[in-house]
Amino acid sequence: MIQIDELRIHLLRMPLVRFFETSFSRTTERSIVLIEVVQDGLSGWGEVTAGEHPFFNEEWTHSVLEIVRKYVAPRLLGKQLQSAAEVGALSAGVRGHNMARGGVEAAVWDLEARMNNLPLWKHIGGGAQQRIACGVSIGIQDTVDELLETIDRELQSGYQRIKLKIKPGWDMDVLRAVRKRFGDIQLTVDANSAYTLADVEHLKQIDEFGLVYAEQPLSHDEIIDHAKLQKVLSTPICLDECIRSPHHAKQAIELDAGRVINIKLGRVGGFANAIQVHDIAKEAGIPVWCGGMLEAGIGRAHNIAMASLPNFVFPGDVSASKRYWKRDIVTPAIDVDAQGMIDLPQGIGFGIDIDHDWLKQVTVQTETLRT
Ligand code: OSB
Ligand code: MG
Repeated sequence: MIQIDELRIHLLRMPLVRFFETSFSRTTERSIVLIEVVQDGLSGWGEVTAGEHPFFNEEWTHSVLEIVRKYVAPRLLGKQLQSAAEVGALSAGVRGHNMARGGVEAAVWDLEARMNNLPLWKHIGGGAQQRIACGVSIGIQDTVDELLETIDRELQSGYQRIKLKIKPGWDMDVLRAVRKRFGDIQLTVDANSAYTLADVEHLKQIDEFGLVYAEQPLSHDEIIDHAKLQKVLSTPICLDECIRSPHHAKQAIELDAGRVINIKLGRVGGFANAIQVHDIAKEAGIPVWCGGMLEAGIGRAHNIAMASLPNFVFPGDVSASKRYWKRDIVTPAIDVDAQGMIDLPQGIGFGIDIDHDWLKQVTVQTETLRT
């Protein structure tokens, strides 16, 4: 039985080791919201994956704080629930804001796993894969030479797949240079909605590069245009921003708007929905993989648990802590072996310890909400 007595909202500020640039913005420092739910003195933790600005989707750090404190926490605190799977429905009346709602939902799953003395991956029905295949997402660089150097370093670390962020002006020529230097590596691109159907002729050139998939070329909310584009591309389209719910996954698959799905825990509103998207895709023969949102250790550990479900067939954006942080808030920091794999952690809940000393140092604000 779940009945949360207390919900703490922790706001963290953590500079990235190196800037990360997408078609929509450059991030140098993260403002991260952590959710801690407490029942009978036991804590469960979740990480909200919203960015610092409403550019990836409508959410950002401060909308998260407001949505959690005003709408999500009051609907959860004190309610008696049979399982964490019921948490999402409590705030179903809130339109959108899946990341804020999903961070809270994931924290309750983590707590429930701890109550049952289970690793989170086992608690969500995962573990079909005991080792998680990892790729890296490489942001837009100032020069092609810097990009080539970065790719070289990541390949030498063992990462199995390279995903390049692209946008108009940083796309086909860059891909040509990468193929020329690195040959037949597992390569993908992610445009974060930087193109429209007016760019179809340009986008068709992408087929010459033998990519595993091209992620979210068109608008964040445009399933139909992606279906039109998929008709004229041989490269599989992978949907990220467009898939915010199990229903969207069904629609996109039915329309052949994408042949791969990137599942992000926060974007779909938490574990219950992520598992449903996974199952719908599996049933339809659509491979999925685990996306990333520049998470700190808790979000990273939750992603690892999710990626142990059987249909996570492509390497995820679940890379080592040290690519992002000089010191992560979990200990040991998450690391990837020379084969580009992460072993599932065996501890209960999300499976690794929080580095409470460091967490304290990077926390700029904590707010406690009670029944
Ligand atoms: O679209 O996958 C994306 C980072 C921020 C916002 C959107 C995306 C990304 C990534 C980063 O690609 C993946 C990572 O966490 O390394
Ligand atoms: Mg993406």
